[in-house]
Amino acid sequence: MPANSADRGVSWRIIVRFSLDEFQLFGDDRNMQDTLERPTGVDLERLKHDILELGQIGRNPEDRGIYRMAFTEADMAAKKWLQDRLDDFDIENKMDGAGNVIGVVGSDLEEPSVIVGSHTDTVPKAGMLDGALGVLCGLECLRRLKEEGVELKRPVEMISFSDEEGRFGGMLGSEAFCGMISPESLHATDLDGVILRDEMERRGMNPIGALDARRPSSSIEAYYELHIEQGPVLDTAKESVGIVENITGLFKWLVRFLGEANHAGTTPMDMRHDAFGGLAEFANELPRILEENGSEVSRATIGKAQILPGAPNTVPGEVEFSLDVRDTNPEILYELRHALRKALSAIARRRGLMMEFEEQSQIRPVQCSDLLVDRMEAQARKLDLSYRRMPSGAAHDAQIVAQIAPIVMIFVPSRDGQSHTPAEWTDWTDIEAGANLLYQSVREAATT
Ligand code: HGY
Ligand code: MN
Ligand code: MN
Repeated sequence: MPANSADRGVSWRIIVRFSLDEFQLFGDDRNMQDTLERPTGVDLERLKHDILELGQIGRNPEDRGIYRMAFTEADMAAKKWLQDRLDDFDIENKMDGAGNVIGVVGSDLEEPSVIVGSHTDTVPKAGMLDGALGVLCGLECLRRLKEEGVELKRPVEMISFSDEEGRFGGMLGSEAFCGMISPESLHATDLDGVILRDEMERRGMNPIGALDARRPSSSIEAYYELHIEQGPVLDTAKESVGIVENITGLFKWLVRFLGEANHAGTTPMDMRHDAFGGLAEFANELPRILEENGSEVSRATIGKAQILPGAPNTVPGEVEFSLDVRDTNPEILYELRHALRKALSAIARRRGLMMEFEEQSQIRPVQCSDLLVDRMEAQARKLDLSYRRMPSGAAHDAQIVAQIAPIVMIFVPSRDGQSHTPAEWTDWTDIEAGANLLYQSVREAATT
């Protein structure tokens, strides 16, 4: 059985001391006392403490951002912190070969599991809730099932998947879990050229172990994921939860324009092969390309760019940039792929540049299970929650797990629609509503 926290080296029990104003920044319209009196399915105070404590791991006090990118020391520290919390409640747990942390109650039961998942890795300078909230609400479900002595018919698992944010291209943890990785996957690099297998070894892991993380589809009854919406819909509508019906698909390219570095003073404008000029023209063309080939939920983002050689008085000879493209319709994604490639080639031809791109990852759009969505809606009604059915514009582990099991997601509102920023936040009352909906839904699935 898994090592206990003492065997896992440093324990991450951080005593969280928040200045009152910082806590009130995260507070909402009710004081702590109210939440202690209201009968809830989950223990909101315990959940609050976990959120704020986990939020300290990898946090930079200067910019208040969280830096728990996949397989960094901070990411591994968060995994160990999570296993310590499971140990605190004497919940059986392990870390699999892909670094997924798995806790389980009722493991002696032969039936397929109900799984609650999400992730604790983050983008750089992240907020406190993306992924972490879903993992901690899953942890709270396991604790409540134990505390209430619920008579389970099947095991209930909480899984925190590795690298959901795609530092190394895809969603390694959930892809490994679904048997979608190969030995080549371990040679993926991040945007700084760091190789996945090297980073895993630096963290004391055996990369090839990721190939053993595969779970048979027959072992899973249903998958639930609670996540912040990361958009403005619920916050604007003042609704507590969203029940997700479908999740956008995406593809990610790494694109290079290769031109000719030259002197910034002596090279006439009409004799340049300026690689950055190509990127600037392409970025300018994106709205038209989406207008002509996409839909109203199509998105295209250039999130990172490098200009080389990078001297102010040298015409850029090379640019390398990321391109993240999304839509909920696979046919539209196909059209966009074709149109973007055509635009890149035309710009390269016009400007005398070379163009090359490599596909870093592609994830299919998925539908959530109608049955699970209907049941979730019935629970939301029972809890008298304000809710709506809605699509997800963000990608999630759930859409990987959808390849092998029925899935459903719960969204909670993101204040001002913000995410992937330290300003990311959700009011405690909405966190409580979402966590209770998750708990009641999981409890129903695990006892029927
Ligand atoms: O990119 C996404 O949509 C997610 O935050 N990984
Ligand atoms: Mn996420
Ligand atoms: Mn994210």
